[in-house]
Amino acid sequence: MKLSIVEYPDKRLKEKSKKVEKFDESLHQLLDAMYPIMINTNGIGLAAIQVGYPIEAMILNIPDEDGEQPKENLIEMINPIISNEQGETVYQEGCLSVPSFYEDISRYETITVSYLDRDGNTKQLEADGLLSIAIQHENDHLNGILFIDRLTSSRRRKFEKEYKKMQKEKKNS
Ligand code: QAP
Ligand code: CO
Repeated sequence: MKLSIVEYPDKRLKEKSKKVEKFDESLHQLLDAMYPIMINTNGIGLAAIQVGYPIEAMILNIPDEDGEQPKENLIEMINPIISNEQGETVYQEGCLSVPSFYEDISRYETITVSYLDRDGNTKQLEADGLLSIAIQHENDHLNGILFIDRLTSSRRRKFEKEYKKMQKEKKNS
């Protein structure tokens, strides 16, 4: 399975993803193919829609204290539901679908997330720190929302200008 990252302003990123109903080999193949593309592009989180599959699936691999991302720390979340949102935290976010742009975004500090694993088993996790932020960022993708959609209108305009300029430079290089 050869995957590539869907980049803004591709309209597919606005699609709302559908719940996964079949926990079969094709789901496993997709999840297996998402992992290397995330690692090779220096990602810590990736939603299926970012590789063109509009299904409620995401993978997360938060670096440890040494900055390593061993595969044992990989979390696969299917059909996530976030609850018990508490507190506020601001972090300079980026996104593999919006390359080379980073901005401060406000998120809940702690959350509870209920989800299914790749075999359809029910799981629950309490998350804080970077994991909590990453889950909220990826859950936004499942709803067709990008982190740039959460910028104030003036910051968003600044982004559009910078991003267009970057795309032009990319094309000419
Ligand atoms: C989402 O983001 C996230 O622009 C995952 O050139 C963001 O993995 C979770 C990346 C913030 C928690 C906090 C972005 C790699 C990776 C880029 C990513 C780039 C190369 C983004
Ligand atoms: Co993203």
